[in-house]
Amino acid sequence: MPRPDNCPSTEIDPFAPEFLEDPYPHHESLREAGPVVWIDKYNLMAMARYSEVRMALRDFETYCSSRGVGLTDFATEEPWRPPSIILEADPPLHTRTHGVLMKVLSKPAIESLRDDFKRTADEMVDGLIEKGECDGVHHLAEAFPLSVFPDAIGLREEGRENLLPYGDMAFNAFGPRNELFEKSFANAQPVVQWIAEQCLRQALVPGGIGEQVYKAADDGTVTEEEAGLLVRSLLTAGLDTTIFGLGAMIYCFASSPNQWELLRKNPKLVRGAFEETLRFISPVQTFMRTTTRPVKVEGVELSEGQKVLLFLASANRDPRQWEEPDRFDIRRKTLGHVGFGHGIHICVGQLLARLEGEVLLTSLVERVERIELVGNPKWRLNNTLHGLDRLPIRLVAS
Ligand code: 4IA
Repeated sequence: MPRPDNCPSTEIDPFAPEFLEDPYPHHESLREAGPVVWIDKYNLMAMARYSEVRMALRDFETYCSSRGVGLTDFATEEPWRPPSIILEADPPLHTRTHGVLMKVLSKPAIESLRDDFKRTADEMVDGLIEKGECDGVHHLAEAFPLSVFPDAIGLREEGRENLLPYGDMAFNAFGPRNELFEKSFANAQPVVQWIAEQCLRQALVPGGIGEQVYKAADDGTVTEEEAGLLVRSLLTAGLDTTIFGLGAMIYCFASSPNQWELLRKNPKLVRGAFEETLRFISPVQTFMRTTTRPVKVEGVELSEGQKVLLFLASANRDPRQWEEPDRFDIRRKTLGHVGFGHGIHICVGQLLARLEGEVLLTSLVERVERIELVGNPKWRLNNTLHGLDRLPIRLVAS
């Protein structure tokens, strides 16, 4: 794929450690370079401005998902696993599978989980206040979803330690086969096998969301095999994303005590605070599309079959769209942020993600006067996700 005429290009490697460690200054260079930028290293077209990212996400006919939403072009290369029938699919398949997950993740279905989630969060926060210092990632951002999400799906207890390694693999696999990719795939076989087994009807505990997915197979909306793949989608997309989101949320408040004070004075801001976290950090940093036809964007001609890298995280901090985008401000109007994506592929689990965010933040607001940073936060590098590996904090009781 040659570089199109009159297109700015860059040597930047968006999957290099120094980029992933602190992506935001690099996003600025990409946005400033132009509305579309050629990434030499990967023969990749990138869009980092809000307006182009939204445009491409909306235009699913030109910018398709069925050739993969990572670097691998499913039209010419073998994907690492059978493609997702929702993420890596276009209409009409996507319409049908999206409908199934919409139903099992609907408002009433998710709301029925709230009381249980809240009880768990309350106990967890009480325990950590007692403990004094803790790791905001390990003891909270990971511990909370791990103790509510697998139960909500209906996974059995045994083998749950495979969930996070699987997510790490899946999200690294959207990028190039770099060191991060190779490391996370070092022990892939047993992890992939365990996940595949948990997706089967007979493996799922009755009463969970997984069982509900198989109801769609009973009424003929999807096949039995498709139901299994949709459960796989829930397991792939539902954990690392929320963990990185919750970690970011705790980090934002630990590093902006005045915002914490503001929230404590006005707990009604909890919902908006979680959204602002997603805008500000954007756990899912990037996604790709593939062009289905030649298309002209701001004077640059993209050829058919061109991979296009969309920087959601950069769109969420584009000064063309946001006032003082690098400021974490829970009073901000976050409507239109693309942290959950945009268009037909917008996150189908967003109500569940928000429930986890709101419930945990509410437990904290009710109990904690100050979130003190007591050590250096450490970022966990991944080809797609941006989030924390370690966040030493002290929760001071109110
Ligand atoms: C799937 C975008 C991300 C959260 C995601 C990852 C995997 C899948 C869906 C969404 O496996 O279907």
